[in-house]
Amino acid sequence: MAHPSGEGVKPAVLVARRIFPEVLARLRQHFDVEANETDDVWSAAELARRLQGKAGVLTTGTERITAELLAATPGLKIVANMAVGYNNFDVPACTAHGVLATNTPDVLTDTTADFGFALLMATARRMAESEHFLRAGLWNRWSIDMFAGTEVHGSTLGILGMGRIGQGIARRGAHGFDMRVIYHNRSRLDAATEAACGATYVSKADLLAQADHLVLVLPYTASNHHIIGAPELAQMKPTATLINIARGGIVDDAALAQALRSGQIAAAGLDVFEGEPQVHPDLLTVPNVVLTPHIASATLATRRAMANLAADNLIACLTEGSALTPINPEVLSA
Ligand code: 8YV
Repeated sequence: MAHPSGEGVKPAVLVARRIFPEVLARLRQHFDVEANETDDVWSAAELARRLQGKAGVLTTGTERITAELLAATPGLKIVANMAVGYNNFDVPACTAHGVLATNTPDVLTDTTADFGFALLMATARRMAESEHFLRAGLWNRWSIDMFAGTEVHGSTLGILGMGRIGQGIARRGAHGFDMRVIYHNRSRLDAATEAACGATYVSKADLLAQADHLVLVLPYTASNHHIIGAPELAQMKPTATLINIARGGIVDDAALAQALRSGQIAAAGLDVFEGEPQVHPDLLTVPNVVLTPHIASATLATRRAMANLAADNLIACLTEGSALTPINPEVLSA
């Protein structure tokens, strides 16, 4: 029972989606926890209602932390995202309200880079399309060009967005598959990092024109909305593949479906979609696209590490005013 003076009262936190029981148990050692123990997504109004009286919240990429929500939840001190991407947060509004925002970088880098490479391979070598063909009972003979795909080893790997995950994909391509790696990014990497990744900086136009496989690994921001649309797809090779493991909205999905249907590019591999979990209906009917439901970080080890890091940020912030991976650290020093 809490002491009447308030001493010993645990701060109240909300966990917005089902996570691992042992991570909830860790949080319960420090906090009075209200948890969504289902996969149901709360509406914005429901989230605001449940955040009343809460000092912190553990979110996934699905929950939106908006200026409106922050204005309605004055006791909130930290929003801890269980994701490296944080386009679901209005970070300037968090900072203006003195709310710390945190994410989960590093712990998912290699797992996500592995998946990006797997999606590249599946796309270039037509694994999904050919598996559907086999399962449909259509395989009755060998043929010289049956499901002939695009070469991966020795080809040119293009990477748009060269943060931690982009660098992980570059290393896999350069060192594992003898690929020529080119990249474009807001800022150029230092020479030592470029050498470690085996990657060369090029303009966006050169990246589009030269890549045999173009992997998108950049954060979603207003200026990156539809950064790959019809004009960019038109600059790519007709034999090229496009891989998006970053965020829906970076690619104009309708334009991409059209480019895939017309053969403007050879194939695409998509783990993220505009308006997910809805998928543009045209993408569901073109054969030369591999579609996965936003699972690039989905290994149990990595999802555990992400949940634990989000929990660690809540604990550090609300017990000692610090954070492991702050997005707006200026809130801590204010
Ligand atoms: C998450 C992701 O699975 O970390 C990210 O940015 O996109 C994924 O790893 C998803 O956002 C759930 O929080």
